[in-house]
Amino acid sequence: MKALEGVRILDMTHVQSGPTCTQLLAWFGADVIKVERPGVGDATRGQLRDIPDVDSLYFTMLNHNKRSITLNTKSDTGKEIFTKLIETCDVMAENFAPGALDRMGFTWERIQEINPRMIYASVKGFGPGPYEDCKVYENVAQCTGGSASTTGFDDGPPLVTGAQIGDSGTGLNLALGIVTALYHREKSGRGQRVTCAMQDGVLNLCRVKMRDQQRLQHGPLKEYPQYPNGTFGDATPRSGNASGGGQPGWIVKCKGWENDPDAYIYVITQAAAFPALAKAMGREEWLEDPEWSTPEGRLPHLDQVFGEIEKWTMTKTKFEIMDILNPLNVPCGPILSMKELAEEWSLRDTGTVVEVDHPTRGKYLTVGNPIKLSDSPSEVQRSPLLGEHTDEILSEVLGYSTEEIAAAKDAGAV
Ligand code: CAO
Repeated sequence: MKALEGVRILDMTHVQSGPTCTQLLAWFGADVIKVERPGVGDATRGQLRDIPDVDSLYFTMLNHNKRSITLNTKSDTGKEIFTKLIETCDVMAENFAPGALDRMGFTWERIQEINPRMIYASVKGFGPGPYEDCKVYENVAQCTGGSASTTGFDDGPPLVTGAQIGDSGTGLNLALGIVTALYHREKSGRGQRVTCAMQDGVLNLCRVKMRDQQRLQHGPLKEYPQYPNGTFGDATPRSGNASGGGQPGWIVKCKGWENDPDAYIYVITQAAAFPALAKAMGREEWLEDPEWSTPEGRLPHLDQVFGEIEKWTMTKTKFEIMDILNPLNVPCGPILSMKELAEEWSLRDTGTVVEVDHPTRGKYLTVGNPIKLSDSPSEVQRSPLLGEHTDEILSEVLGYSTEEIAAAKDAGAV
């Protein structure tokens, strides 16, 4: 049995943050009913299309294992159907612009009246405060949540990261909020409101940078590349590729870097493993020199330390370095390109990278469930076509007759 079998989700999500959440719940076995505007659907169906008239990879990779019903929730008949869906579902998830569902007439108060057991979960850009009415996309959240101001090099502008920490990151938070509320409902019998702000989600992931903001009041951040020769202002600065923890690390070039943009490896000079690293590099003399042998001795000239390490890594490929350093317990990680990840057999074996067949697209790769449950394995099924399950949901879930379905269609509600 799938872990969330029997849980029915009314999925009003679109774009990335909300769909990330409901996809995860669908992978765990929830029946996710994705509600989309008739004839239009989730905007991402048509965004960044690589094949004309075929649902984009943006959409297909975020909406696996769901069913799609088209429903105009602003029409009278549509509202009637939507009300019945609220009655029968356990959870409603949405990430529309602030107030969109209220404007449709479905406030939290109204939803509780319809179904007191309903868990109503939302992603918004900001929590209550000066920006609560703003529409927000990924990079806005990265900039307002502290990620951009702390990412990049000291002498360069703030940078956004490729990891979708605002969208997918907040979607993960919402999923946890939903299962927590479901667990609580087991005891209380009542649903509750779950809200996740993207700014909060990004800031939560930047916790160590808020830590450093407070450490800064007590002196320079010694593990940052600004130490000891640069200057610190009054806010956590960008730290390039420095490690966020107590063990210094940096990205260094490997053999082939001149032509391959990903021929690099991250090497961490963890104190306990440093002697093994020095020996592997043929630099035993470092172990006799206090400026090289101890973390305190190395700290003031880390740039020189990593400069020497790089001279060695440049003589080998990133995978050769990995093979040499891993058995020595030197933490390191080759910079893997998306091409390399797509081709990595071990990720295919674990279902983290999955090939899916789609009726109009054909075969494509997707990222499967990153959370593995021993008794509830995830099987990735293709995303639904727009309105593919409209009739099925109206008849199976709401008990509509063929005539009632035809009437809803005539009314333009589905
Ligand atoms: N039937 C009828 N109307 C529907 C409908 C349906 N099935 N589904 C959606 N609509 C309507 C909404 O009610 C809304 O109408 P109103 O403006 O009249 O209230 C309208 O469609 C568009 O919704 P929207 O304002 O959310 O969409 P947008 O493209 O303008 O904004 C976004 C997109 C993402 C910026 C905004 O939804 C948002 O800020 N969401 C919260 C934060 C978030 O999740 N951002 C992450 C997005 S992923 O990068």
